[in-house]
Amino acid sequence: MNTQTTTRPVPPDVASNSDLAELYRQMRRVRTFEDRVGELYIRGESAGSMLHLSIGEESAAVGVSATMREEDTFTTHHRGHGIFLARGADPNRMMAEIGGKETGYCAGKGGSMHIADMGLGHLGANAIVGGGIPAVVGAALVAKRRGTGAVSIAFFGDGAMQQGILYESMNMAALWGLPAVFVCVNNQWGMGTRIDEATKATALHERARAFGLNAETVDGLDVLAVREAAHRIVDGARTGTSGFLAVECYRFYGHGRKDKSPYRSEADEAEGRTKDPVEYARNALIDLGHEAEILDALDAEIAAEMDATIDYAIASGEPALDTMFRDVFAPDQPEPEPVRTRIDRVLAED
Ligand SMILES: Cc1ncc(C[n+]2csc(CCOP(=O)(O)OP(=O)(O)O)c2C)c(N)n1
Repeated sequence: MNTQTTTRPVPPDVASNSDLAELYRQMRRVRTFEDRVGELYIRGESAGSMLHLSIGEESAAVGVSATMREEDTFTTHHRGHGIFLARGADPNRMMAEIGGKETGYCAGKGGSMHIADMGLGHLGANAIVGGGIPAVVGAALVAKRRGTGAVSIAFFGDGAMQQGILYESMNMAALWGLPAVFVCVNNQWGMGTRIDEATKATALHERARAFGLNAETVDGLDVLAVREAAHRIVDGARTGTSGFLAVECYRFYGHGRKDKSPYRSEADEAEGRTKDPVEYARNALIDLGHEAEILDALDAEIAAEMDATIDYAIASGEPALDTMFRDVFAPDQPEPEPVRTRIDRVLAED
């Protein structure tokens, strides 16, 4: 776990901007960053082989993040790049982390699936399905007891809807009136299993209501609708009613970057990719009178910003061997004794 703190860069550009153009810009940044993550993988420069891209899910990341305040905290699942970026993360440091480099958020030791940064309120991504959920109950309890006004949000996929830890967490949060929010990014697929093959009860918010949470499902095609629903849920949690929001979307590509999703038909993918929140927002902007050339220029600027993240990651160094345990344990814990030293010490004692 990373225990460093960073000064939050410019989250207000997400947190307080109610303009569709800004939401579009944020979603385009997420989309383009994820494209470049895929490129890093193809170049053989990513650390580890499992990279989960959130292409198609941008409105969940950006729409919910737009309702969050600086003091709020969150956890993400294994498909969390977009959420962290929408919360104000530096894409260079993110890409370096995904590449396992010392300039990354966790000095290269977290990677894509365990990236974290306490300074930005990111309590950690988690590779275990549902694994990040209970941490927000703890964070929300702390916020309530200290009266900070902060909300803590767990982002997870529809696969976690079948995990018991979600129900224990929602029950406790609702019972204690904690400022906790549970956001299910329902991209319809859990690896090769479609949601309706995993559960009979696909109206996911109904389960949360049964535990006493404010709960809604929103169509992720429209980022403004997501932000509006998220406002209701997050604001409710801030005043003591825990919340749940399911954002309906579609996982555009395979489970991981290398998965060609042979379990889905071409028709399913073609239909799913029509639900594109980035294109939808762009078309809405054009309908509102924005010029396509200006949007193209913005997209090009973002492309250049994200191209540079690859260069940054590749140019950064690997973490040194003797820093192996640094940033992994809490700073007040002594670093574990290296195995070789321990063996030598024990042998010398005999
Ligand atoms: C407890 C647990 N079971 C199984 C896995 C293997 N696994 C990794 S991702 C995944 C699918 C998760 O689907 P979902 O929660 O819908 O998220 P998505 O990948 O669609 O974003 C599974 C089963 C795991 N990591 N943890």
